[in-house]
Amino acid sequence: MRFIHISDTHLGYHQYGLQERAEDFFYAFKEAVDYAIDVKADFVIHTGDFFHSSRPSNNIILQGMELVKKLSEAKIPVFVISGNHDRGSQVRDVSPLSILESVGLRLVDTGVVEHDGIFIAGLKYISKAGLRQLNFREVMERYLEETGDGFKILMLHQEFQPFFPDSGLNVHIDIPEGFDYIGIGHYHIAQPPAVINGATVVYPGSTEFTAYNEKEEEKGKGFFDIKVDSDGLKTEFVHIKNRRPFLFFGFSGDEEFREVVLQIKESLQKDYRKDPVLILRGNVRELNPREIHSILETEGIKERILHVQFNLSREEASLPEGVFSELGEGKIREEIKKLLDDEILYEHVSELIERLKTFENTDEMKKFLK
Ligand SMILES: [Mn+2]
Repeated sequence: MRFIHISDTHLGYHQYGLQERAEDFFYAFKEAVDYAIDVKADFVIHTGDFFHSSRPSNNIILQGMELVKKLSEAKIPVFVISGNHDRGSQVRDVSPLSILESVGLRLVDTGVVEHDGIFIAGLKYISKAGLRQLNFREVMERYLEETGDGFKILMLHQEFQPFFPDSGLNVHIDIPEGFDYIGIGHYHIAQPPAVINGATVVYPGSTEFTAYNEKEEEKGKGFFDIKVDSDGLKTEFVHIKNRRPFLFFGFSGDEEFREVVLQIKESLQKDYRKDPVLILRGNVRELNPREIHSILETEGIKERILHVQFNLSREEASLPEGVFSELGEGKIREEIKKLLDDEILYEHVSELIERLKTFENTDEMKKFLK
């Protein structure tokens, strides 16, 4: 038996407001689909956030249909659960994934399905409020009771200890022994598979960057190829090959920024198949984003990249270093994220902050906010 585990494809995410980025998300997902067809996988599981939104545009629904149909025509069933991004409004509407059931997608938001003697259990994303009203372990036990003799897969979309140290759920405690493979979505950084209570637990991460971070680059973006035979279960992480390059540069101070400009020019000598996204993180004293833009322009950098993303903080001479580093942008964002406790809302706020940082003065910013 061989199956492909994909997660967090976020189809329809126009990152930085760019059509090119939405296409990148589609092509990364398509690479995984093409791979599954090439290796003649028996089936595919997708552990949530198939779409970026619970209301994908008609175009994006068509993209999703195209991918599912490709697999259906190759006789490869796709089993999926809804993530926090695409689970639909709690009361009034169904998950957008239910539209794709008409082209063969198998939505397993709750319960267990059987396919060729394999049992596939699924539970859609449950919010923190929802978890308070639910005995997670009991639900998992009920699932196990619904299975028979055969390989047992569980699909989830949550944060779990030991992968997330602060999570309220723990694989060791909240999932009983009995499953063979536990595929989990939600965490966008791929994790090395772990064996817990006899099950292989896998977070493949997202197929594209929804928010860049260096750790994510290090682990790579991709999906898992799972082979099960008499020797046991083998996991292989497959990298997305034709991915948009992200170039990250960190710096401290205006002087270092000027050095970084030279490094950027050098790294752009390489022949990229897609124009890279440039991520700049650091602090500046005199320079402002507008000046940085114009430096990147005159140095011929802007024409060779798709987009530049700043993560700048201002170096204030009057603040002692320790105070500044403790209240850096990362820390502020982390606190906002915790406070909002809602990924979609946080993303909107985050995009707004990015936008606001591009304004030169308070008046301009106020005008925009109005
Ligand atoms: Mn996600």
